[in-house]
Amino acid sequence: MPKRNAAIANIKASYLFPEIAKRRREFEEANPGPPIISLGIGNTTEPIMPHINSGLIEGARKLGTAEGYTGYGDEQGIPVLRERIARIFYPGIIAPDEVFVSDGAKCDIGRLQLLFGAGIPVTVQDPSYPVYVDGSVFIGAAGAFEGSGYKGITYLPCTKENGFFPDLSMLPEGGLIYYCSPNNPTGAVSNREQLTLLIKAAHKTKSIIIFDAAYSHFIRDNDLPKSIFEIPGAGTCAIEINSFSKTTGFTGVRLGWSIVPKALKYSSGESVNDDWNRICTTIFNGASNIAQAGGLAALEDDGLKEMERLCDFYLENTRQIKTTLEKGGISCTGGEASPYVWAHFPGRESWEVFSEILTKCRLITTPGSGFGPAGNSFIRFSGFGHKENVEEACLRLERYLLKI
Ligand code: PL4
Repeated sequence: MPKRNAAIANIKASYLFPEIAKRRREFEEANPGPPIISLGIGNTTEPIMPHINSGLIEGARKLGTAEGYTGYGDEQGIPVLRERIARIFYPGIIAPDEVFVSDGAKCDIGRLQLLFGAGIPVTVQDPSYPVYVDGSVFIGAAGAFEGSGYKGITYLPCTKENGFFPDLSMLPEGGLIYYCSPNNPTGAVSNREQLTLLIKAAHKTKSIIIFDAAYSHFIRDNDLPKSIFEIPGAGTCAIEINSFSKTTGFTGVRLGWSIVPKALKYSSGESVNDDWNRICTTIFNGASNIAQAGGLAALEDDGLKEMERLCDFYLENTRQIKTTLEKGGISCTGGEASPYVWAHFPGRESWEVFSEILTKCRLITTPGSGFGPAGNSFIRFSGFGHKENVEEACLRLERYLLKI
């Protein structure tokens, strides 16, 4: 029999979100009672809005006609969608051939690792979306697993004390820096000055930033950057990923994109964009043509308004959760430009608080330690949920926190 990939042997036994789902199932089986409400996984709950949905329907309808049928398309995405993404989100700074349409940001995070291969130093914000670390370990990027951490991965603590902006003096040379703003899980958004420092540090250490902007559409303050490419110098040191998931409700439809600038080069001087094109055309067969038709509708005027309304809805939920927690004496951050509230339970273990909230309130949350060592004693509350469920969840939280 073939040997197991040693990199896989290094991975933690289970991925954060399936572990939460397992604990929920076990609790539900052992404790029948009122419905459990999830403020855990960042999964959209509201129906796709009419204009965007009409794009999906029309895309599917066309496939049943001789004139409208299409099979395999360009692996990089429908040209008009690439053009629209470039024009709407990166006007004058990114060209359509630097946009690669995909089946979602998470899938891109996994595939992008192929550009750099095993052994590359990886740096992450601590806490951060666990796919950056686990994906790096899969490819052998980060060395061996040891106890609660991975050797070879540099964790940069992002805490209230440092304004959720890490000390960049620890960056290794020639590595990848995963950076997420608005941040999952802390909800912190980096400003222009902070991203300028990040870009300077990347240039100094000859690193490439993989900037995850999956929540950028939740930013309402025009002074805050929605893309790293708004900052001078990013074109030669950064890749950006983004997603339609949270803004259009496409978590199940699957559509996202990556931006790989033509000016981005490896240490050898070769083009990263050329290699990304080679990878995408070889092991990816393009995003679904129906999903792309929905994406095109989302980027029309009516679709853009719908995206804004949907984000506002989730932001309002998030504000309600944050207000409830704060009224109960819990110190929180996030929630203004992201659908997550990051709540502090000093001196407690995250999984212990997770279990307590599940037992006392029948609410699912996400334990902060699942996002990295600095996340311990935090709980992430997600604002994705039906209004009535979020209201009920807030009532339960209020009773629990005020010990009524
Ligand atoms: C649960 C920072 C959620 N099973 O939908 P995609 O692939 O375009 O985007 C995934 C993604 C990318 N980048 C960031 C994210 O937070 C997410 C989605 N994260 C969460 O609760 O943290 C859903 C997670 C899903 C998963 O494992 O990704």
